[in-house]
Amino acid sequence: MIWGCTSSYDELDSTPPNIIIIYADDAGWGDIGVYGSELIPTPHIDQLAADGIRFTSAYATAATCTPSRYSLLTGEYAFRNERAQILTGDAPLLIEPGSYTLPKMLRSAGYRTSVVGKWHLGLGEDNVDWNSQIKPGPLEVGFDESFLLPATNDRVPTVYVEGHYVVGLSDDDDPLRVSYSEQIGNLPTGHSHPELLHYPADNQHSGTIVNGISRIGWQDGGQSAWWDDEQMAFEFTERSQEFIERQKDDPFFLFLSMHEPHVPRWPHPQFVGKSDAGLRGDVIVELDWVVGQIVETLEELGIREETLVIFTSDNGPIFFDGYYEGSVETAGEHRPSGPFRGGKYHTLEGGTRMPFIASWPGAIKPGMVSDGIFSQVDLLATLADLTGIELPNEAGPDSQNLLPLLLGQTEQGREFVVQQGAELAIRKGNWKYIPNGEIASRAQHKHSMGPTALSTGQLDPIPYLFNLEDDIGETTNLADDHPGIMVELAELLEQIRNQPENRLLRLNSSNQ
Ligand code: NG6
Ligand code: CA
Repeated sequence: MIWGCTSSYDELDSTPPNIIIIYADDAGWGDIGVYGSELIPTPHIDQLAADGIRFTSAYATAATCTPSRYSLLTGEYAFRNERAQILTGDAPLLIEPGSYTLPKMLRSAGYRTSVVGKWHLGLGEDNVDWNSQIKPGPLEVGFDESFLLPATNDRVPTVYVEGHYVVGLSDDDDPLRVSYSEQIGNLPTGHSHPELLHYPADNQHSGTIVNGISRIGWQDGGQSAWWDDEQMAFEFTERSQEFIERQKDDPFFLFLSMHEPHVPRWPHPQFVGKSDAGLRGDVIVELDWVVGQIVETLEELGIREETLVIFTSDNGPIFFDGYYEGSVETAGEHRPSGPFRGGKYHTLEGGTRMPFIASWPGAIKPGMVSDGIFSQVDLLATLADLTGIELPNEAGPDSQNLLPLLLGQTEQGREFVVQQGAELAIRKGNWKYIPNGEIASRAQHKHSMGPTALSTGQLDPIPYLFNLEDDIGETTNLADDHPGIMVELAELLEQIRNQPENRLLRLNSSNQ
């Protein structure tokens, strides 16, 4: 039992490292070379794995973005907060200001903390005025600095927010206005001006056109601040490099939250055609380039050895998610979920089992592969141990300290992990229980996993029990063969649903 053990980090003879988490958006296991992708070259991410440890049972807590990010930053399963659902671009801040978060914890350990890139956790209070101070946001939940893509790259507002303000608004502009309920202003939309579109979109993505791409929602004014999709990866990279350079002599935490390969996919021309899996593959090459740039910066500054770099993703992959940009047609034999069934939106393994790599040359041996179960919700307690912080009792209710696992000192990980899609599923050891297959494989709207995974993503409205050891693709339902195991897992899931995992673990260990 990991609970309550002393810090394994004490045994390491060095100071806590700088910490960088590079978070991809909708990248699947099968999108990364070292996890088996053959059509998309990802040499820099692969190198990170060669220099560190790669996990085969690491999970995002949810199969969509907002809940996964919520869990990563708070150490709490997102299903405990009913607002932790995919947010609109004008939603208020989801994390309660002042609550205990990963950046807040690291700040108390002496780190300077920065978030660059996709946020999607809401900003401000109700009815945000984008032309004045936008508050509360990341600065109120533990970050010292922030440079954000506020929601998703397919949602308005299509501007960056730095600290409390939109970047680049000019006095000469009309005020920037955003709406998710009705069309505002007279700017062309996907519906009114389809001839202006780079590629067609579904109904939901046919709001205001920005850079030839219609978005979810409507926007008017503030035109000088609108981002350039093609430059986004460069923008985030430069902001990150500038932060790292400024902080090179003092501890820092950088949450670099990239937008690739989320829709709309629009790589910088430098990456077009650089994969054999169409535009979706090309933006993953772009993402890989960013990882390379960050590592190179650390090397140039002489701080690579003392920096822990984690690469993972917020939820499983998808081909069609609103734009007819050809990802389904050009994917070839590419299998973005690798050997797993399903993808984004699903509680099937493809939805939440993520590529997860940790590289810290000063302390983690190179080239390791670990099968221990880890969840992104564990980063809070794990990194607290790493940095010598004792968590307050109420902090990170579902976050387990798995530092020895992260550092490759043991393969002992979680006993069980909850996976959230349209409903909850649970994996314990190699058993995976899904209460209702139809809900587990449900997305809110038309989507496509592409030619290879589409036909296998749907399940019936019955309970499922899979043995992942022999059946990693979740194809054979063993519910009728092992009713006892099913009941046990169903009860465990109910227990976790009703109380924080840590409390449950404490109760169990005191009963033994
Ligand atoms: C969905 C969007 C989808 C994507 C997703 C969020 C529709 C029809 N689809 O609601 O395109 O934006 O939200 O993705 O609106 S996530 O990775 O940020 O969770
Ligand atoms: Ca996502």
